[in-house]
Amino acid sequence: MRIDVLSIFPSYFDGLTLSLLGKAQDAGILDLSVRDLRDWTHDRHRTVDDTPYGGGAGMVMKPEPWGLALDEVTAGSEHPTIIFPSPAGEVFTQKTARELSVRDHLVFGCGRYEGIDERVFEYAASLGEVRLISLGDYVLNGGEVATMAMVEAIGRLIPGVVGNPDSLVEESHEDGLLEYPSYTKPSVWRERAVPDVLLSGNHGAIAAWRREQQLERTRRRRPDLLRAADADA
Ligand code: 97T
Repeated sequence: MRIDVLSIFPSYFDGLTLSLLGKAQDAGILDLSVRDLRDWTHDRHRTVDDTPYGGGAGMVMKPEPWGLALDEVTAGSEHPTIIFPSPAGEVFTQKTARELSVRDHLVFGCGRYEGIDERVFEYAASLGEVRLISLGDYVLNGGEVATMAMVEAIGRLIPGVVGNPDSLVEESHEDGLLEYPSYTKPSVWRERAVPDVLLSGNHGAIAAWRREQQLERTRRRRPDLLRAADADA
């Protein structure tokens, strides 16, 4: 998979690039490229924003650098998926991550300030499939942190990427339930014992107990997930 990230703060992504992708990059599984949007400006100040038409607070990202950057990173790409993190987008879930993990080419456009000139989204739709995606109902200063979360969630689903678990199906959210509680040695710690069933060696009883814990936790902490599962059934 190829992933291009367009940002005016490319160094935000240094940690992600190191942690998630070293091995996968070397093996040619994942080709992650983080690019500075200002490289597509042509003025002395490398300007990426301007005042909004119609007035109002804050600045809007100018369309020209975005147009040139999108042209360059999508050139020769068959059907890129162009993602703009936005509080006004569809909410990102594990299902979204799974869907995006099988695409050939993802482009993340990280907006800052009060937003991006609306024509950029229209133009991007002529180059590929455009998705506006939100991490959740809260406000960030820009798309960088949202992009990092999404690239990590998507990347770890690709075999050979660091963090790819042995069993995806046992993970939180993969079956629509929260995870069961985990314990390790010592069997008693500060007068707190590990549940007896986990020391019993009875694999059937352990599986049943874990399932019960998953259901109980989900009911108590995230009843919305159970309602969503009902709606799917
Ligand atoms: O608040 C934002 C500002 C810019 C880009 C994305 C966001 C955001 O994404 N998910 C939640 C908020």
